[in-house]
Amino acid sequence: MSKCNGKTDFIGKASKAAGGWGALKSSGKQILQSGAALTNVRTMLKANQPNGFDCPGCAWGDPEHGSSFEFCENGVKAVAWEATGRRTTPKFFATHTVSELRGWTDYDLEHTGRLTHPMRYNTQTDQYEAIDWDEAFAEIGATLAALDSAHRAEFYTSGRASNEAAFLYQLFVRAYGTNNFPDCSNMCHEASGVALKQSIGVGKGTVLLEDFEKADAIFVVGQNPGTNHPRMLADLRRAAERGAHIVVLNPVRERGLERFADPQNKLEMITGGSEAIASDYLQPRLGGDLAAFRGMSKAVFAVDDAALARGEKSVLDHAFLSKHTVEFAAYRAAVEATSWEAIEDQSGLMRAQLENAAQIYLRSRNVITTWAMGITQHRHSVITIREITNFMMLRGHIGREGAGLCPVRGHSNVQGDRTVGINEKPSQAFLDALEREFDFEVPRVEGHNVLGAIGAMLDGSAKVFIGLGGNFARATPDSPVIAKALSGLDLTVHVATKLNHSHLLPGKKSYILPCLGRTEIDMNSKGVAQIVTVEDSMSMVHGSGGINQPASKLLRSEIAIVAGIANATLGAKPVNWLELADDYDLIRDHIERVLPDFYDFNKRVRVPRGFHLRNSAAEREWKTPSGKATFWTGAMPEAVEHQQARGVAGHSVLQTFRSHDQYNTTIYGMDDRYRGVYGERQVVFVNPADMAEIGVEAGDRADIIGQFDDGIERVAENFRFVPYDIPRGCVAGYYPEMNVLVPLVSFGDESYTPTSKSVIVTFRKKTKLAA
Ligand SMILES: Nc1nc2c(c(=O)[nH]1)N[C@H]1C(S)=C(S)[C@@H](COP(=O)(O)OP(=O)(O)OC[C@H]3O[C@@H](n4cnc5c(=O)[nH]c(N)nc54)[C@H](O)[C@@H]3O)O[C@H]1N2
Ligand SMILES: Nc1nc2c(c(=O)[nH]1)N[C@H]1C(S)=C(S)[C@@H](COP(=O)(O)OP(=O)(O)OC[C@H]3O[C@@H](n4cnc5c(=O)[nH]c(N)nc54)[C@H](O)[C@@H]3O)O[C@H]1N2
Ligand SMILES: [Mo]
Repeated sequence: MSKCNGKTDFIGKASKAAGGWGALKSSGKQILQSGAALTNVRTMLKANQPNGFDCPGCAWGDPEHGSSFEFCENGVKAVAWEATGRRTTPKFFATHTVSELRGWTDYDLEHTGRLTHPMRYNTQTDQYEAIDWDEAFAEIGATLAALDSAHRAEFYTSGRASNEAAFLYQLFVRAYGTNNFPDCSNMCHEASGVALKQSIGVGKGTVLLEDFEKADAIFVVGQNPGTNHPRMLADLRRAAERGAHIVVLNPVRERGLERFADPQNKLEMITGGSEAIASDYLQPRLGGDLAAFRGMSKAVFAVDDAALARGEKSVLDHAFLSKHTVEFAAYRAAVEATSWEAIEDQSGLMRAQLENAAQIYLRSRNVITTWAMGITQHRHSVITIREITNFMMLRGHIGREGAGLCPVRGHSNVQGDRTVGINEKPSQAFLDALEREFDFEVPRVEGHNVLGAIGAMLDGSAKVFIGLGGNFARATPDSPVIAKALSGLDLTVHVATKLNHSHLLPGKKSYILPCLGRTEIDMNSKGVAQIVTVEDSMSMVHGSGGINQPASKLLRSEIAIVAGIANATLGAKPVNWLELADDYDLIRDHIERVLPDFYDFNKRVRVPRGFHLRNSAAEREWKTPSGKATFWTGAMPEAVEHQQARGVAGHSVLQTFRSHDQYNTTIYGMDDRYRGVYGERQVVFVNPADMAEIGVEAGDRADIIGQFDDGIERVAENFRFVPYDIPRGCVAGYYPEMNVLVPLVSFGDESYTPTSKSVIVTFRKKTKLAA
């Protein structure tokens, strides 16, 4: 069981740079703890190599050149986590009831190790018991076939699934008859997809990794790459060394962004030196980014006006604006109509700071803006991303070398899963292509996203949940409501590598189907090792083949499991599922015929580094209704959450973010080294002045109470205050422990993404004794 030693320093004391020896020491510990040291070192060396596997850690791109492997502490953790020597066997399940396991922490559950056998829940004993694969498939297939409507089943995907697994899965689900594809990206970068599609006609980023070598300024917004995309830091560091400006917008001072020692650079590690990364670190209030970007645009327009008044050239890229965009004049008017007072108040930044950032933008020939969850998990995320795009368009920073938009994706293949059809609102063109290739009538009605699926479970219309990976119960908001929703179903099926809380909320019938991980050899019936493919944040598609022996002889690939369920439900229609599962080249042939951008797929995927999927916006072709890149011309919201909270005594806005020792709901350890927190996760980061106002000191504890106006009481119990460099009125704590506070009914406009970064809360102080 995890222990809590409660040792925490104020961030000021944790002064060493991110990365460096700390990173090596921490990952060494990880390898030793995982109990498979030798394999792990070999495994680590093969990550993101042409003849190795794609690192399951994150979706950052891989360099063409550089050291033999890109060292990444959190990549090592992800790999060690999968290649652990521990096993969760039928014997384990025989000694613990499901009710008992529900009392365990996320950390303890996953630390029981890799699942080894397909398991079926026994309602009599409240235990999982081993079952044959064929029996499991037959029972699942029979329940699915017996449903009166395919729309009563929900098919969840987590973003680790390969292109091949995801393509086969969507084919099965559509042949079965529904577009119900709740997907982890609904909780993640959905707003980026929606906004970019509206602005530039394609819901993906426009840059390549190489562009980072040519950028003069990189705006890193709402993102903590030191923890979540560590390999990105190396690219930022190289850029900083060249003299590029790194401008950070983040309410929290994240150490990885301030200074970084590169574990690949031996000299620097020996001398203990470190490179300053951010040249400018702006700390907006939570949800203040739309206002911040509007302020920067306003400053740019002011400089432009002054230049024109002096008879000088405009500082804007008018060639780009007139040839490639619409609505520019209306945007300029909207910005002019927005006052500096409103901008300062909503952003929490001062005019001078924003003018300074605008100067950096104006001095730079090539600008890249990157962002992640700090931007996408708010009510106003879609218009915020549209405003970021507006700002970038002023000087034509889209669709040319060294410049562009870069939403940095989370899961290693979340972008690819969307590309190959995991989408509750698929385009008609995609459905037409499926119909041509497979000759069946595809369902045309829109399916459920995550919130839609939860709604259907709660109102009783959904009967089945099938999860291709992930941890639906812990990743979603309002945890107790979700627990009830899942356990009320007729059938729940989880394809997984490790035990998690979602598996412990069985419906009437419930199965855990254990699968191979990325790092493991996937042998077909002819003894040929198969490879899968993934797509990174820069739209590079590349192959991935495991090198470790499977954790158990009984494991099957995700593809084989999907094929098994499909075959048991539909028979060999519209394809011979089992044949495809025995030769992934055949699946890729189908993908190529449905999605022509994958031409020569089987050939190109065997080239080191793979290939780039065409991005129309990066070529300045705009697939919007007007045929041009489109400015968003709306007004800023009246008041975002921090402004609403400010009016009421004791109210703050909470964001839920990741520690340095976790991968989403997978908790690797109890430390958050860069933030100076050790041995516990029940903490809340608060500005020292706010703490004084609440009347608490470092180490005091409180219950955190959600303040959402729907009559539901939401409480996160017994969290410890940690003074932190974060704006007043804004507080932070860890996901998934804080998910009990995120209301299901609070989501982004147009994105339906839970507002995990802006929840209004109050504190109920504990007496010292209770601590
Ligand atoms: N090691 C590791 N790697 C991961 C993951 C992991 O859990 N562990 N998860 C993967 C996944 S699925 C994803 S989506 C990504 C997530 O990558 P990130 O988006 O970096 O993840 P978070 O920890 O949620 O961090 C959000 C950051 O945004 C800041 N922020 C919060 N609200 C605001 C705001 O209103 N404005 C601004 N400007 N900033 C704000 C926070 O202070 C924090 O630094 O990482 C991926 N990679
Ligand atoms: N409050 C709050 N909530 C959030 C977020 C937040 O920032 N704050 N972030 C959101 C985001 S960005 C995301 S992406 C979601 C993540 O939501 P999910 O993707 O659903 O969650 P994960 O924690 O990544 O899933 C972990 C589980 O995946 C399984 N697994 C691991 N590897 C494999 C594999 O190779 N194959 C299969 N089949 N299974 C595997 C293991 O059983 C493990 O327990 O959470 C969202 N929820
Ligand atoms: Mo994510």
